[in-house]
Amino acid sequence: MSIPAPKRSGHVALAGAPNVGKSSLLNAIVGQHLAIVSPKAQTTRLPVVGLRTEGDTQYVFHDLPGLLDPGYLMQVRMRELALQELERMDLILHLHPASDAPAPPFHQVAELPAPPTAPVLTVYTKADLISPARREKLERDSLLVSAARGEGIERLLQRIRPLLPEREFEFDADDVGTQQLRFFVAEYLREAAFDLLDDELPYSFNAEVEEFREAERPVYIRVTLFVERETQKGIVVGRGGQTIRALGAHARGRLEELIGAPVYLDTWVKVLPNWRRNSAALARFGFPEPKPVGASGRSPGKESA
Ligand SMILES: Nc1nc2c(ncn2[C@@H]2O[C@H](COP(=O)(O)OP(=O)(O)O)[C@@H](O)[C@H]2O)c(=O)[nH]1
Ligand SMILES: [Mg+2]
Repeated sequence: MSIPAPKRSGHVALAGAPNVGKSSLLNAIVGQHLAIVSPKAQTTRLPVVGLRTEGDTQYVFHDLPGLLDPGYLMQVRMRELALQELERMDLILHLHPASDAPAPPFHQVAELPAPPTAPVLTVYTKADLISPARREKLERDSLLVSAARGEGIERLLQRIRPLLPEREFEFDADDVGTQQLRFFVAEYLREAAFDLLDDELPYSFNAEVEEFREAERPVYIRVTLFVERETQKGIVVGRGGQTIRALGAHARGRLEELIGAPVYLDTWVKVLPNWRRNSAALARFGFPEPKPVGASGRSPGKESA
């Protein structure tokens, strides 16, 4: 009689510079559009968790905000959060575009004083953008994926599996995500903003769910959209309300796919001056001030910037 192999489960970070394809890879791995994607940099603000359970292995992926040099308070908080997350990981995947191989050391890209505690695996992304010859060469001794074509993912999972600890599953084997639907409502609206609004506006934009009546059909969701200035409010509403309707339609499409039910999105716009530089506003939007030094055993990131 054979003894069944022990279960493995672990937390795996998708980390790297902005725009390398972290969110796209998360979505390709879990098969759902959980993390928002945009050609513009710094779309992801808060970590998004995606699950994949294959037989005796549960992979818990964390799509982290790009590890950049922070320019203002929200980015300071984003970096702090990403660094805290890194410390909890069993494995870090360092994503880097294949067209720009070889990747520099992770701690250099992430501007860490030293390599992180967890092991780091380099994963080359956007394999569809390089020539077949280069692809073949890179694939020989490294991990190469294309989220756009769904290629390299099975090989990546197989490579990760032995690096995960022997541990019981933390989540139901059928689950793909761990975060509340409210989170995805706000995220999909932000994705619409990146898609439909120009320049700085998507960065000044945020969304907060005020009411969620899940038992109703259509599901009723009331959301406040926040911008930083009065002039931005007019742009978000658009002529005759056409822009705000388009934002809602984009988010509604994604949500209906995620929850499998019709959705009614009731959207309102409010000005919250300079919220990206306001500690209280940021705390309300999920970027709390970090705990004092000692609580996490490490000093928080740069405070000035
Ligand atoms: N051609 C190609 N483009 C990709 C791929 N993965 C991501 N992208 C594009 O790269 C941009 C940044 O992707 P995103 O996942 O948001 O990157 P992140 O900032 O690292 O999370 C988007 O325009 C994506 O469509 C890929 O496998 N192939
Ligand atoms: Mg992202």
